[in-house]
Amino acid sequence: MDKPIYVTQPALPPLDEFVKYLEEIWESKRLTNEGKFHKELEKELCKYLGVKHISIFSNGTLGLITALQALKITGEVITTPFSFVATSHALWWNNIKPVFVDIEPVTFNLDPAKIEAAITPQTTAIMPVHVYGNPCNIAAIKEIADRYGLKIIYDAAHAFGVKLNGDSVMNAGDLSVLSFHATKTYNTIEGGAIVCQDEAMKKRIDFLKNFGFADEVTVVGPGINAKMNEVQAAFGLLQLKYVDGAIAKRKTITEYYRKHLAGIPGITCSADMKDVVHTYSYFPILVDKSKYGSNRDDIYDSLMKLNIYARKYFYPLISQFPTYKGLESAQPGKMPVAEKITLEVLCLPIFPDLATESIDKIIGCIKSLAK
Ligand code: T4K
Repeated sequence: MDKPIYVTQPALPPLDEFVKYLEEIWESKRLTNEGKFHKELEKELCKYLGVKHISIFSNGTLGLITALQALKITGEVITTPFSFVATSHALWWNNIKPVFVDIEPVTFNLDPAKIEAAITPQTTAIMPVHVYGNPCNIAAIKEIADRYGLKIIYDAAHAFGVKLNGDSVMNAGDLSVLSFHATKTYNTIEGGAIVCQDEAMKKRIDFLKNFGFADEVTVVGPGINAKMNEVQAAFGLLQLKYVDGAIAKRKTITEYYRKHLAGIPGITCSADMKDVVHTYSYFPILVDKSKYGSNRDDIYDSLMKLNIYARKYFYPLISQFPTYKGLESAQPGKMPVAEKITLEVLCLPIFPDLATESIDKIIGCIKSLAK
């Protein structure tokens, strides 16, 4: 049998180049606690992403948890059910009640038209996700948040490098949280970051991710340990040199899929959005059984028989997991768009080293199931 093809495979820099960074770390014996590489990576990421302030984290989930602490969010937060569980888990870990609101049918992002009806006196913030890197309707969400005095924390885990009208999407909202997990467009093995808008907030976040320490003897708040270590920060610096090449390959793969899947009845690929620079972190398709003949799970199962592992991101909806399904906003029928999309969506393999012959195999399998 052929080697397995997974939904993703991390892009790795040349090993010999990484050894030079490791030698420097071995020499200095500085392994963590905001050392040289940590500082350098924050500086380089600001430049690369086009943002003013960034604080890097050991992973995206701790970034989300800390972002909520930094803004002192309490009560209820409006969020999307169509995301990775970490989005809502971050709320739960802060003792905040997620209030789920339906998504848009094309971008799969939180639908601004449905947010207002979910606002209560307990609502303090909105936490949308730029799903698959497609920017949310930032302007509409801001308008609602401003009118009701709500904070906005974007879960930008999929949106590394994404731009809208020439500006980083990370500049939207009060805070944006990134993930640099191995499965992401840009990875530091595990990792993440919070983008914020001013120096004071950056300081607050830096304190919070280091137990609340402001100096050796001053603890300004109940912080956590969420720092990125020096080995990963050095790895991140090296990764940054190669990320544009990786994104270019993802774009080529996306275009190839789109070209060859076009015209199959019942199969919908997402298109580039107007005025958006995409970085192609995922390749989702929608499968409409009434037109295609088979359903999403048929494709998933058939690919698996070929040793190809597509993923049902995001099925089930977060609101369907036991932790959340008792909430009023999670009740069946309340989010018709999300409930439909979660049954139709399939993320096909996409990563820089994915061979054309593997993509052809995937496309061939999808074509073979069409009626
Ligand atoms: N918000 C959103 C919207 C997110 O999508 C995520 C994470 C977060 C927040 C939280 O950020 P972090 O705390 O993770 O930084 C994966 C990732 O673990 C997770 O980071 C990601 N979202 C989620 C969408 O996908 P799984 O459970 O699907 O991972 P796993 O281990 O099944 O990996 C998928 C495939 O990738 C494997 O079949 C093989 C391949 N793979 C994976 C790893 C880890 C490799 O080839 N090498 C590897 O090292 O969650």
